[in-house]
Amino acid sequence: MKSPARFPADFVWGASTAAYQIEGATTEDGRGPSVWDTFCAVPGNVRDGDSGEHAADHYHRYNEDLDLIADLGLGSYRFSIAWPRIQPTGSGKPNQKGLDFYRRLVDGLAERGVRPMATLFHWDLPQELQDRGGWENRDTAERFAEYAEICFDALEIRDWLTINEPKTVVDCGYRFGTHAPGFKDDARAFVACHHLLLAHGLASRVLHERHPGRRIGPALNLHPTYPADDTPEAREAAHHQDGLENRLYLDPIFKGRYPEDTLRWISERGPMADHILDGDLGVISEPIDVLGVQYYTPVFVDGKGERVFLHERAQAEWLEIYPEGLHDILVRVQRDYPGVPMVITENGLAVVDGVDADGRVRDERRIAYLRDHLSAMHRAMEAGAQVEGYHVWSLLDNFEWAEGYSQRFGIVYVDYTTQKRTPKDSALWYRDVVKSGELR
Ligand code: PNW
Repeated sequence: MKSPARFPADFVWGASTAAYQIEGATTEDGRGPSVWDTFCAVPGNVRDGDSGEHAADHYHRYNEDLDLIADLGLGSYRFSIAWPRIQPTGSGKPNQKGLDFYRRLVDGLAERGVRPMATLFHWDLPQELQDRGGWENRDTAERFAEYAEICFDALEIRDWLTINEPKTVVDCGYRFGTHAPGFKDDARAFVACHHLLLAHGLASRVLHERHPGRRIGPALNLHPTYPADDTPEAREAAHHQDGLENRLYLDPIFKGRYPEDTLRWISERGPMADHILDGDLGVISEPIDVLGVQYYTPVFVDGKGERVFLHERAQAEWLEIYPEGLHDILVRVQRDYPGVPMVITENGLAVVDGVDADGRVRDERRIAYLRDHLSAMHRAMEAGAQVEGYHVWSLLDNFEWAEGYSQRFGIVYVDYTTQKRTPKDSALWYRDVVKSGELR
């Protein structure tokens, strides 16, 4: 019989959330509007006209949610701080009530022996900064560093993440128009990309200067990219796609330069290169202490550069289920960008869940997905990938951006009418993995 995969004793098990997706209370205690409030207000942008106005009401129920985290035995909880709660207009003096909320949260975690991991930006840009150009405006990166400094100084947190998935902001927010701010413009998208990376670097510098001993890094969604067939055209297309999915973010951060082939392609479409000023790449390549890796799906492309799906897809149709991709991307990052420990900051699956008459949520598909991905991660670790921990996306069902509440990624079910939480079978399964440190 195959022996169970055993994880190191100090391996960190956790779960992730993001402010706009769970908190609700979007007008309370001085929170200012964000680009997502604006985006949701436009009919047709979000399925069923949903918004994060109430979400999982975590802003009021955080104590109950902290108890859930403790009951699952988790060692780490990754959440995001809503910039418009801290600076309602994106600059100037902090809003005390906003800071107090996250202080209570961090205190509550400490009382339960759970380590916080805080994301500074999970897409809820203060609307006023958007009105001044948003990420296309270099000044937004400076404002971000100022906001980060407020958070660093106010909150007793060791581990920080700067920008959540800059690629998703660039692609969904600026190229495909499916996320806030809803543009479809390659020329503007890659200018925003440079300023997002600059913001990451500026904030990382601030942390290192003010709080030595703490750690910071980006949270990158990495998509292992493969040719769909064995032709030179498909291999070439996969390499190009890898530039847009992965190297465009990894290279500047780890190597202080943009990938040449990708920058050339971008420069045929717009003025990104004009916005790269002397010294910027030095800022962006400020050494990071930890790399947040988010993995959901691979990308297979054919000889025409079109994405093709070769495996089962999830309810989220962009999500092709391919656990081996997690192994491949971890081994590849370890090889090409060595020296920085990795933490899985997101990995998970949307399933059409429901509560059965006996009160259980039987999400076997999610359990199988998590088991297969943990197994792939374990094999990558055996092959030398330095992975410190794993956070499942997500602790709770939540507002799934343009899909509204129609897609449930939680290991805990949320009834949005009563706000009752029910741990799904996957949560109970995960609790056992966490407790035993073993995959059986
Ligand atoms: C991530 N794609 O978003 C986000 O960080 C979470 O907030 C989100 O809820 C989760 O994944 C599930 O979607 C992504 O199209 C959105 O490849 C889209 C893609 C990937 C990640």
